[in-house]
Amino acid sequence: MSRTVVKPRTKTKQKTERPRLYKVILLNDDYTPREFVVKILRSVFRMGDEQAYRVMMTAHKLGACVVAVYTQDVAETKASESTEAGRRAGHPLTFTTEPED
Ligand code: TYC
Repeated sequence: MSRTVVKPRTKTKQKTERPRLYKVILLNDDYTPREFVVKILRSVFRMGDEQAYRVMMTAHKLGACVVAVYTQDVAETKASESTEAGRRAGHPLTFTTEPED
């Protein structure tokens, strides 16, 4: 007597979750010179002159501007690196981070 053996066919689907991304936000203040903000945006965030100027002016006019989006680790490192560079030069310049929605 022969029996038909039905093998269950299950498939495992690999799901790789993308890491949550974090925004680096530039905050306006009344004291940091515009050129200093542009210099930091160019050196830490590798922006060109025009983009750095636009981002700086957006923060200047609106109070804050999203600079870039990275993994949490990179975002936090760049934000504190930039804020510290401002402090060393005697400026209140501040960068913060927040998770992307
Ligand atoms: N508001 C500053 C000034 O008038 C310039 C500035 C722009 C500072 C953007 C911070 O995120 C900033 N000197």
